[in-house]
Amino acid sequence: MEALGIEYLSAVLKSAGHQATLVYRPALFANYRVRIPGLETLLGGRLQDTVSEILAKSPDLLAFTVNISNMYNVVKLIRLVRQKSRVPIVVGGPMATSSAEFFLKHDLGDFVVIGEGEDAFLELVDALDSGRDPSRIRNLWFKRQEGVIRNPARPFVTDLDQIPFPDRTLYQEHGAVFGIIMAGRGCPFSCSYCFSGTGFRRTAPNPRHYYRIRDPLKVVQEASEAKTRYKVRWFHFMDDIFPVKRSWLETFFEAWKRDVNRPFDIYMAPIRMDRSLVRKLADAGCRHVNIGLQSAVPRIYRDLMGRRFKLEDVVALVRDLSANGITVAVENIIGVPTETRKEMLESMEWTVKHLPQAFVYTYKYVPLPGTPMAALAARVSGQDPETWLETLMEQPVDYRGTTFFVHPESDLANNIQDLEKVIGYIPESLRRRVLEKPSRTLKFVLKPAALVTTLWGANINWLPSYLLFYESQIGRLLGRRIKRH
Ligand code: B12
Ligand code: SF4
Repeated sequence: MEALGIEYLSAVLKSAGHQATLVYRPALFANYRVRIPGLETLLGGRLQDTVSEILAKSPDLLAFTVNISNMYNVVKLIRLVRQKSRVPIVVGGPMATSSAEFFLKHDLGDFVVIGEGEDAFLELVDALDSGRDPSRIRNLWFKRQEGVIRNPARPFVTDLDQIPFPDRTLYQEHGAVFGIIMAGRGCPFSCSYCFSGTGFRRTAPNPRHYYRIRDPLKVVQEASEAKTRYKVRWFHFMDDIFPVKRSWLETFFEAWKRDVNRPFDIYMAPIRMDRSLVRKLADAGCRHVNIGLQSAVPRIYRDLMGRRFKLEDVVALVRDLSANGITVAVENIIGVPTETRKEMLESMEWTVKHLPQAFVYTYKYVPLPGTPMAALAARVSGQDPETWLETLMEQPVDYRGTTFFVHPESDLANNIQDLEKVIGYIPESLRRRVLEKPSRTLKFVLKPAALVTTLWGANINWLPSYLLFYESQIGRLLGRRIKRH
């Protein structure tokens, strides 16, 4: 699916006169939301074909964005490319940022860009294009005979409005413009499990400027152009936390209704929002809100995760959003280091009891390198994070399962995850027993019920994008196959 990081980097290159193209291998039926084993290779083709497609374009530079869930495929691609070509390779994104030494040690790229990439990437491309020495580019790390060169980092761009709008044409030709957009960058909080709030924030000498908000009118202008040019019908704001400043919101709402007038969804922090603002949010077109609760147990959310919110504020927020016709998804993390059975159950029970209007999503905890909680996970499990990275090269990670860091209570975590959508319908007195020991028959009935609720509920807002996407991808692949034979 559309990735804003890639679109911003491409926009910056193109505005400086360079060319950029995207080789796109959609993880059809093997992605973050829809996973049907086996169909991925059948429909997506072999990685070898992707490599041939890349090399057929005779690139001067190959760029990969790496996060924990695509690392497995990126590593494979880089190795396959290396067997056939010496084209320079640059990697960036969260995993490259947190584990730059690892990438260089394992020859997974010639250059690593740490943190925010626009300026460093453009300087690298300019240097390679004109034959200049790239060795002093800030944020750039690479290997020389004398060892790894780790250039110092530049400050975060403080005025995001200087950066050109993301280049959606890259995805347009693949039918994959999903209407993903951001009103700012960064986050004001620093939760211990989160790479954005901790790792990314530390990549620049001005961490206080990590959280930035764009001019609301520029955001609206970008959306309005995307609506006309790419026929976007629904926008997904992917900000870690959507802006909550009243003056910002009021300007945004008014301009959005006037110039865009399309539904949208956002992520919000679990903090109270004035009721009049909630009404205006709904009136402007917000149809869905995701809230990260993560846990309802104070020892977990406050002491371990470092999150400062009040449970009663979450209850009020979810109630007000729902009362205004906005669907709400509440996301929890399960299986963090030192979390007990009792705490896992308590968190789930509190969530379904006090937030009955919300769709619950439970994600298993995956340690993100470079975060304080990953260091704790390594300590309590006695594992070496270097071995996690090695595992990640061999096995993909997704949101339902962990590749490494197996929590001792993972069976209970699995049950909770399987029954998250339906447990609220079971009488309160039976919930704990069902979560601890669901009978096979019950699971057999409840799991499909949970799937239907998921599709019908909170994710309904993604359906138009997904339907169009799958239709265009399958059409494209069939077209290709028919042409080939
Ligand atoms: C939007 C988003 C999603 C969307 C993805 C939509 C999409 N395709 O983009 C959804 C909701 C689907 C999603 C899902 C997941 N996400 Co997410 N997501 C984000 C979020 C909030 C914003 C990403 C973004 O667009 N940022 C804006 C752009 C401009 O920044 P950027 O991508 O970082 O790119 C900049 C730099 O990193 C750098 N850069 C990036 N790539 C490259 C490449 C090169 C060559 C260069 C030079 C530079 C460079 O330059 C860019 C411009 O400055 C981030 C948090 C965050 N604040 O970054 C988490 C984040 C990326 N997600 C994360 C995770 C863990 C996940 C999941 C695994 C969660 C889960 N448990 O399921 C899944 C995996 C999905 C998948 N298969 O990739 C983690 C990744 C941590 C890690 N170590 O990899 C993050 C950082 C959040 C966190 N918890 O810390 N996510
Ligand atoms: S509020 Fe969300 S994005 Fe911000 S630090 Fe916490 S988990 Fe990360």
